[in-house]
Amino acid sequence: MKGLFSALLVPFNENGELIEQGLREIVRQNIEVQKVDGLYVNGSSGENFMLSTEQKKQIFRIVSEENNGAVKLIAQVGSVNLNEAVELGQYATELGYDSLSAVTPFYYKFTFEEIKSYYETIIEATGNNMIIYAIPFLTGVSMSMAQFDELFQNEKVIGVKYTDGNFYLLERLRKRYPDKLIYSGFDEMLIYGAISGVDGAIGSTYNINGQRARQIWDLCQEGKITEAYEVQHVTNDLIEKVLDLGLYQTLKEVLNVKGYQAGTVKKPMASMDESKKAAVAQLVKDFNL
Ligand code: HMN
Repeated sequence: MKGLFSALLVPFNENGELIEQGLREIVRQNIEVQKVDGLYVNGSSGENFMLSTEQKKQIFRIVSEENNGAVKLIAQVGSVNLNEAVELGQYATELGYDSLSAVTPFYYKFTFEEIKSYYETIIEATGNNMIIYAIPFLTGVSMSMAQFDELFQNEKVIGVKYTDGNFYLLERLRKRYPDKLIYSGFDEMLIYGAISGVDGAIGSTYNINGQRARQIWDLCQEGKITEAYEVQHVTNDLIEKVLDLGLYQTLKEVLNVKGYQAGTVKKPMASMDESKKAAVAQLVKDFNL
C-alpha cells in the first residue's frame, strides 16, 4: 500500500454523465504511462461529492474491472449521508478494494465524538481497513494529535491521507505512529512529505505528471534532496499554471490533448473556456506531458 497513488480523474460529458470508455482509458494510462502504484477512487479529484450513489458505484466497478489486479485500489466512500458511506463501503469491499478511505464528515459542525462514531460505523459494517481522509482546507475539520490518537487506536484505521500544510503535526504523527500509513496529499509539497518520511502520496496531478512525481519520490528516498528540489521546482511551475487555468478542467484537457477521452467537469463546475485550450496544449509541449 506504499508509493504514489493517482487521485483518479473521472470523465463526464456536458450532461454530467460518465464516459465509461474514457474512464477505462484514464485508468490504463495511469498504470501504463504514469506508472503509479495505486489509484485513489472517488476522491475530490473524481468530483465525487457531485455524484449520485449509482454513479459512484458504477465508477468503483469499472475501475476495479479495468485495473484487474494491476495496482492497489483505495475506495473513498465518505459522505455526510452515513447510510450512503456504508452502502458504498460494502460495495467497494465486495469488489475487492484494498482499503477504504473516508473524508471527515463536513458541512455541519460535527463533534469529534460524532466523527469517531462515523468511522467506527463504516468499519464495523464493512470489516475493511480505513484510511482517514483529512483535508481541513475543504472540510473545515482540523484534527488534533489527541484526536488522531483516538482514531488510530482502532487497528482497522491503518492510516491517513494528509492533505495539509501543517508539517509539525505531520512530524509528530510520523514519530508516534511508525506503522500507520501516512500519505501526503498536496502534490506541490510532495518533497516535504517525502522528507518527513511519509509512506506515499495521493494526488490529482499524478494523472498527468506521475513520472516527475516518481523522480521526486525516488530522489528523496536516496537522500538526494537538492536534485529532488529541482524536479519539485519544475513540477510546481506546472502546478501553478494548472491552478491558474482551473485544476480539474486543465488536468482533463491535458488528457484530451493527448488523445484520451477525458471529457469535461461536472456542473456546477464550469467547463474550460475555449480560449484557454491553446494554453493547455502549450503546457503539454513545454512540460513534455
Ligand atoms: C482527492 O481526494 O482526489 C485528492 O487526493 C486530493 C488531493 O489532495 C488533491 N487536492 C485537491 O484536489 C483538493 C491534490 O492532489 C491537489 O489537487 C494538488 O495538490 C494541486 O493543488
